[in-house]
Amino acid sequence: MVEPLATRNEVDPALIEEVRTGLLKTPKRLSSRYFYDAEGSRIFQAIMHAPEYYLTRSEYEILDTYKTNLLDLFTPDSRPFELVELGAGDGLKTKILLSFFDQQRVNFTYAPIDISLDALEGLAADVRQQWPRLRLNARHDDYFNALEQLSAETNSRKVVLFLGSNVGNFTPEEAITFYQQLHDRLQPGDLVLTGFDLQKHPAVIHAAYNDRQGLTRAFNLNLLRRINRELDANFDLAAFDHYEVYNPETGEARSYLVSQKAQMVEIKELEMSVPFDYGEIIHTEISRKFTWPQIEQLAQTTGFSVTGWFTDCKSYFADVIFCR
Ligand code: AVJ
Repeated sequence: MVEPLATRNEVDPALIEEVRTGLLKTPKRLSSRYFYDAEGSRIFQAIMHAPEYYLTRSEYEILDTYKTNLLDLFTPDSRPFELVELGAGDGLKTKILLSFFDQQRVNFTYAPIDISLDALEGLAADVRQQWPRLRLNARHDDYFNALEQLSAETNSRKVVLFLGSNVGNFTPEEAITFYQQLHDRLQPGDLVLTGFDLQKHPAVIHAAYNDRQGLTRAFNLNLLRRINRELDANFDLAAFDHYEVYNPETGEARSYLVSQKAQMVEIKELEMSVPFDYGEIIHTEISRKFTWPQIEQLAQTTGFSVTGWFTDCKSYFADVIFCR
């Protein structure tokens, strides 16, 4: 059993706040943090298999190719460690490591943390079934609450996984704050393994967020469906479009929802009427792509040292180890 953070039918108060304030901003904005309801998690799993979405395959290749090197770095001695995964989702890539570590009889606990209860319960059930002897400690929570608790409960060494370019959803300032907070909660010698999507031909990146099956589009629009359901709103999904731009100067892919006509949207739960102009946008996501100097800079600024880096054969993606 995974202990849920709130009752399944309760609306996340943070979503209420996000919608209330975000739709009053100019330009309007809603955070990609709220993409991951049950349906959103399912669509994201389909995106990971889309031919254009290279990120998952690149990282899969890295973890599979370098699992032995990773294990060596994770186990400088024979003490047990806690493999904490932030934003574990369905754990598709992590399972490569779990399988290998289990086979090597590595002494560790797997502690996945996610804000999507559905994804986490699926993962927990899978892990129990496939590796019954593995110690599992799944948490439905915000990254930092969970990490805070874990640090208070166990004094074992921590290896934190932050895979899949989740770090790309942060602004540069948010990324610095995030790694500073990690630094505060970890002990010297603890490790953080981050999956960074690297800058590359802009067309490759653009295609990854404009797949031909329309999965990314459905993923983005699902946010409006979620707001309709949870906040009793009447967004007409056919009257909004998905639009994405990649700016190779900043390394930012940005996703937008575009109003295809002048319209009024009612959000009953918030007693709010939101007007949209023709062509008006809601900014929903930043997926930032990195350069090597930016990654090194991030480690340095936040007090970590880079002790390992691995890339796929195309150099599209990098899994980088920061040591506290
Ligand atoms: C899960 C945040 C890494 O930004 O690439 C996929 C989410 N958005 N397609 C990303 C996403 C559109 C994904 N992350």
